[in-house]
Amino acid sequence: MAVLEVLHYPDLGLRKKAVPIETVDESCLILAKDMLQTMYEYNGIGLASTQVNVHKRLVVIDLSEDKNEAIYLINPEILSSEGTKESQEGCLSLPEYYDTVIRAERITYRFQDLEGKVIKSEADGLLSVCIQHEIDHLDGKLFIDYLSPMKRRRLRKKLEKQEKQEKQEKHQAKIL
Ligand code: GNR
Ligand code: NI
Repeated sequence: MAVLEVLHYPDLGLRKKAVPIETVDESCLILAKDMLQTMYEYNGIGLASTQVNVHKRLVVIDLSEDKNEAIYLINPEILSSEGTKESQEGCLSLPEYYDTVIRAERITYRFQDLEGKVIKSEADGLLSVCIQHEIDHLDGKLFIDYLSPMKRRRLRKKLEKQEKQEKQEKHQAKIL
């Protein structure tokens, strides 16, 4: 198992659309296990392959306290959704930024498990939100895409400032 590198916004890899997995094989299993370890390492509750720069439709989720209830979703799709709710979200690709977005309250979804079996299920609460967030990643979408232009602009400025500061610090380290 390995901890993979997680892409950070505004990396353009996060904007790629992942392709369906045609056959669920050994390589799929290895990727799933590595993604799970990566997600645990960074204390996330979900991770999409897009975030580790692999563009195949694979998601891992674990909402448990003890990190022992992993869910693997291959080719996940939302079939229908009901209601709306406010959701307080964070993302491993946007460290230390949290904001509220509107999501569907309840979803019916379909996916394949690690044996390739097609499963249909329903979710509400945090699982519903997490599945929506992860499928968005597979489609090159981030939760900040739902924010108002003003909020997005503020966030971009903050990140630009951070980046500038980090560069400055690196420079300082070199000349000292
Ligand atoms: O760890 C995560 N927490 C979270 C909280 C609310 C809604 C979605 C999420 S997913 C996120 C991990 C992540 O970035 N997955 O793509
Ligand atoms: Ni995310």
